[in-house]
This record gives sequence, C-alpha cells and structure tokens, in this order.
Amino acid sequence: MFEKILIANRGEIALRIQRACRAMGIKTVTVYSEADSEAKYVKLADESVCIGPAPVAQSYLNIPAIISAAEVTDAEAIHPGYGFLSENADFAERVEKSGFVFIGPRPETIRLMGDKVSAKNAMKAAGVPCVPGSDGALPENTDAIKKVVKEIGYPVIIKAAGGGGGRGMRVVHTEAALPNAVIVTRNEAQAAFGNPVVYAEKYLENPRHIEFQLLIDEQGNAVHLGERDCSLQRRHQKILEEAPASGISEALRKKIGERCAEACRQIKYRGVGTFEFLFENNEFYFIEMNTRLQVEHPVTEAVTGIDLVQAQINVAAGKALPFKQKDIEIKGHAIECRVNAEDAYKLTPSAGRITQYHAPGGPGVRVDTHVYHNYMVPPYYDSMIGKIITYGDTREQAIARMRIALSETVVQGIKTNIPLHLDLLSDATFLNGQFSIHYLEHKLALHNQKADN
Ligand code: MV4
Repeated sequence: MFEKILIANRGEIALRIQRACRAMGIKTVTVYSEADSEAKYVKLADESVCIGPAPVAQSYLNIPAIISAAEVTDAEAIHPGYGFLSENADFAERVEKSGFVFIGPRPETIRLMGDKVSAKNAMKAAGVPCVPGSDGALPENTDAIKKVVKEIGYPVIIKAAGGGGGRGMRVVHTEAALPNAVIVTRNEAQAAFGNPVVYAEKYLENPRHIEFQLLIDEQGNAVHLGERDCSLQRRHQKILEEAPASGISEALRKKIGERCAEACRQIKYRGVGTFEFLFENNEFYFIEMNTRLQVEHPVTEAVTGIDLVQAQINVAAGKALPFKQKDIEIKGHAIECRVNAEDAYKLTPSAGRITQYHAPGGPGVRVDTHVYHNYMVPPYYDSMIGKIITYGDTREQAIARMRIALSETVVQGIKTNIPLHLDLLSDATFLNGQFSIHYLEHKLALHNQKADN
C-alpha cells in the first residue's frame, strides 16, 4: 500500500480523500492556493504545499506545480478528486511519466472517454444501449449531413465530440435549421475544445438522467454498484441526487449494470467510473462516461456500504476487489443535497465569511464539508460548500431525515440554497418521483415569475 498520497484538489473532496487516507494509515499531502491557506483541512494534512495564487489556472490546474509538490514531499500517488485535472489525460500521463501513480483510469482510457464520439463507439461495440444517432462524426457535406439526420428523425441534438457535461450542444427541429446549427456548433467546438468534430443524436424531449456506478480492479473484476437519479439539475449543475432511482426494477438494474461491467472488462477499465444514461419510457440510452470520482458518490456508498475512495486507492495500489457482483446488495435509500453558497432562487454566488455554523446530525445523516464557523468562502471556486447525505430504509425515511437535517443546519453570513432544498423536499412532483431533467428549471422559472409579480 502507498505510504503517502498527494491530494490535487480543494474543499470538501480534499477532506473526503484525506479521511479515506487516514482510515487506511496513509499519510497525506494537500496542495492549496493562496486563497485556501487558512483552511482547516489544509492544516490537518500531514504536509501541505502552496501551489500558487487563487486563480485556478495558476494553482489547481498548474500541472508543473502539482508534480513538483509530489516530488518535494516524496508522495507515491496523486488523487485528483473531481473537476480540475481529474479528467485530463495529459495530466494523468505526466503524473505517471514522473514516476507517480495516478489514482484513476489509464490515460488512454481517459482520452477515449473524453472524446464523446469514440466513447459512444466503444460502448456501442461493447453492447451498452446508446441513443440512436449518427454513426460517429457528422460528414462535412451539407447534403450528406441532411441525409444522416433524416434517418435519425427530427428533433435531433448536435453535440461536440470534445464537449460533454452540457457544453457544446444544440437542438434542431427542422431540416431548414440544420446547416446553420451544424456550422455554429462546429465553430463553438473548435473555439472551446480545439476539435470541430460534431455528431448527431435523436433528441429525447423529457428524459431522466440516471447514471450507473462501476468499480473495476486491474485483475479485471468489474462490478456495478447500481444507479443514481441525477435529474434535479439546473444549467447542468446537479443539486439533489438519490440512490436508487425511483421505479427501476431489480431486473432492469441488473441488465444495464452488467452491460456496463462487461464494457469495462472489454476496455480494461480500472478504478471508478460512471455511465451516464438518459432514461425515457423505461429504456436506458448511454450518453457519456465519466472517468472520475463523482460529487454524488456518497449516495452509492450509503446504499452499498462500499467506501469508493478507499476502493479507488486499493485498486490504484494493484489490489483485487474483495467482493464479487453477487456480494453487492442495494439496501435502503439515500439522498444528497448539495449545499451551495448562492441565492437559493436567483442562483447568484454568495462568497464571504460564515458567521454562524451548525451542522446537522443524528442517525442516517452524513455531512461532507470543509467549512466551519468563521470560514471564509473564497469567490474564486465552485459555489458548493458541502453536501448533506441522508440514508433510510425507504425513500420516505431518507426524505424525512433530510428535512430534519436541513432544518437543523445553520449557515449564516452567506446565502445558501437550503431554502430551495426544503422547498423541493415538500414538492409533490419530487415526492412522487415523476421528475425529468427539466423539472427543476421549470420550478425555478415558476418561482421567479411569482416573485416578480
Ligand atoms: C441529450 C439530451 C436529450 N437528447 N441527448 C446535457 C448534458 C450532457 N451530458 C448531455 N445532455 C443532454 N443530452 C439527447 N440525445 C438532453 C441533455 C440534457 C441533459 C442531460 C442530463 C442532465 C441534464 C440535462 C439538461 C439539459 C439537456
């Protein structure tokens, strides 16, 4: 096992990874920007290294500074967390070339999945059900594009191969609008990702976003840990997630989960990975694979009892998974509310000092946060300041526990989205589980319309 791991991230996930390391008897190195120098999790690490000023380009995305920090502290492995460099294949490659272990999939795998066209081709070949669409990249010629799209049938969505997570997409309803949409999406893709390749898919009007968690070791053991419903999002930022997803039968979970596991074996995946699907009319359609640990991993940990960060570290150290698919049971229900430093309905960021803080607790309540009384929320980074996760035997119990947990929580001095969470937790559509990816945006629009009148 590793003696020392460098954590190339900040905030709640840096603390989460640090906790896993401590539980495993591994020393930690935290890297931090000048804006995070006072944070308690930085001081809690065995060692810490300042990697630059507050802006991410000069600190948390500064590859040479992070690798130097690993060198001077003699760390053996680097955990990238989520966001930042976690899905940067060049970073993973430079980490390995510098003699460290990258805690994540191989660089080639990250590269394969980073290109959404090659990812989809690989998954289709491995038997994962995909959204119907162009077989790979769209052609250059306008008539050829029209022909491909006519076969898919309108409406379609044009997506950038270099995009993902909602960046670089455009819905097209008619053939008349197609040529311009393709040109604009190509140009945006070239500018944003340096890659003009675009592809087309049938546009699903009202799907849910359901993702499967996978875990694979280097010996080729691949297991799925069930699914999460991540439909409650706005502008591609998830705000509440749950596991399992409402209305998914045991048989369907097993079928899709095993397809994902088989795909992972075929591509020799290693570590944790997430298969993102759109789910409509009881059918799953693969859209993208994420090669990182995800923000919402705790809901899966709650319903499986598996510590995903410890599992990542074990796999990275070459250990075989200590369980098989038959040993994995999805038990109970878990919900995660992401607590953001922002206006609950206007969604504008709200950085500043936390002048009063009280965390919730009790049975089935987990709080993952790096903040505390008098903590200064810096304005430079993501607005998420923590996550509250509740667990119960049933969805109703998890929801009831979340309501109490949120009502106990005190965060003053900054605005948070806790009022929005409380609103959602008593919303009839949320309670009956019949919400799609568009539901939260509709609800917010309705609220803001009422507030304006
Ligand atoms: C789609 C879609 C409808 N049909 N693809 C947005 C994020 C990116 N991961 C894929 N996205 C979508 N792809 C087809 N063929 C609708 C979305 C989408 C979405 C997906 C998941 C969660 C939230 C979303 C919000 C708007 C659009």
